[in-house]
Amino acid sequence: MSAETTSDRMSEVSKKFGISPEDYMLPARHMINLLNPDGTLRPENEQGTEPGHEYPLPSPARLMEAYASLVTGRRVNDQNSALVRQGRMAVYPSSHGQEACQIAAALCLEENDWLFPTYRDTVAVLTKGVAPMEVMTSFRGEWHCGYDPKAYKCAPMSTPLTTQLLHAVGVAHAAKLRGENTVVVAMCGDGATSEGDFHEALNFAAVFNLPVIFFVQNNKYAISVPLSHQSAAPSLAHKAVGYGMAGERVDGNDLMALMAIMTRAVRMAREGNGPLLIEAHTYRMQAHTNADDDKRYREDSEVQAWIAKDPVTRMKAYLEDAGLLTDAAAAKIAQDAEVVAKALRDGMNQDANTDPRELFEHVYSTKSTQLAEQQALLVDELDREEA
Ligand SMILES: Cc1ncc(C[n+]2csc(CCOP(=O)(O)OP(=O)(O)O)c2C)c(N)n1
Repeated sequence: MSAETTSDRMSEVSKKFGISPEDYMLPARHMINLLNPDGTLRPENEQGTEPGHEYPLPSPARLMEAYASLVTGRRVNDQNSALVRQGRMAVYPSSHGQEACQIAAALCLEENDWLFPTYRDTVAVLTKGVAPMEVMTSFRGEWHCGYDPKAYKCAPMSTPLTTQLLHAVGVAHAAKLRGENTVVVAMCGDGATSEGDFHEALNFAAVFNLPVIFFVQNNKYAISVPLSHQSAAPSLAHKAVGYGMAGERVDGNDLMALMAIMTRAVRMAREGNGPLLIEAHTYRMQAHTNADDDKRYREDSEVQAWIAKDPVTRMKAYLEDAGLLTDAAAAKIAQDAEVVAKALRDGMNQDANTDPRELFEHVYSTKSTQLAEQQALLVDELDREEA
């Protein structure tokens, strides 16, 4: 694609919004935020309504669906953390506090759209439709990926930082070449934006005008490293303009704003306007994983300040006030979340049933000598244990 074509495209998109290409690509001056922390709706003139940054409110039915997923997501995070304490799982990177981001990222996609998650995106994967125990399979080391990525249009949760962004771009490129109407969401954290793969993925996606949404959950830390050590840019969303794509900044604890911004982003990507970068401002309310002591690098007062911005209580207050969330509806949502938590408990309380010998299959089509030697060593050890 020539430089002219790229800039022609940007001019065309910006014309749709009645603004200059630069203003279209730059994030709104203020982070997009529709609900206050107490659940009240912000006045329209405070919602980021600069030209090109107007967002329709999601319908009540859509908000109720999203809220039900939010309650389930929180329940799953807390259930999994409990399972770690019970020794049923070695490690769980909880997204407690970040659930609104994950629900919006997955819920705004259509069935044939692809999601590329990280290790922290359990709730997004669940929201994409993967069964609870299938999501958790890899966390207990039972199998590489417990679900069929092609069936769910959901890639395995990536532990190597940022590799999934390149895979996402590859799938979007292939879909475009095939003339398919697919949108791809690639998720990563703030720390992941420092990886070279981040640059390569965004650059390729912009040059080839691919339907990819890069969704960054800026939860302020990469384990113990704060955001100020990752980037000197005014915001992570500002990085978009350098690649020639639009950037958005959104309150990542405001489910309503996230749904609004994601619905529009998916529509824009599907209509052929190219990739977008969305930076969601959120907070990891718990430690990186159970192996991390977060008291060593952050003050408790900081954590408490974010607990006051909890996405679950905020959305609950709004829905109750709007007369949408009745006691009966809340009880049903809690009951449904309990069913998911029970499925996880029951599944995890059964011992994993994997033959360790399988570890060596599916690595190479023809095993290397070294791999064959390692396999023989393990088989020998297992045989002696059994004897
Ligand atoms: C390529 C690579 N380098 C280093 C690591 C080790 N590592 C695991 S998590 C992590 C921090 C990631 O932080 P961030 O991207 O902000 O995501 P978060 O955990 O906050 O969701 C690092 C450095 C890794 N998994 N992969």
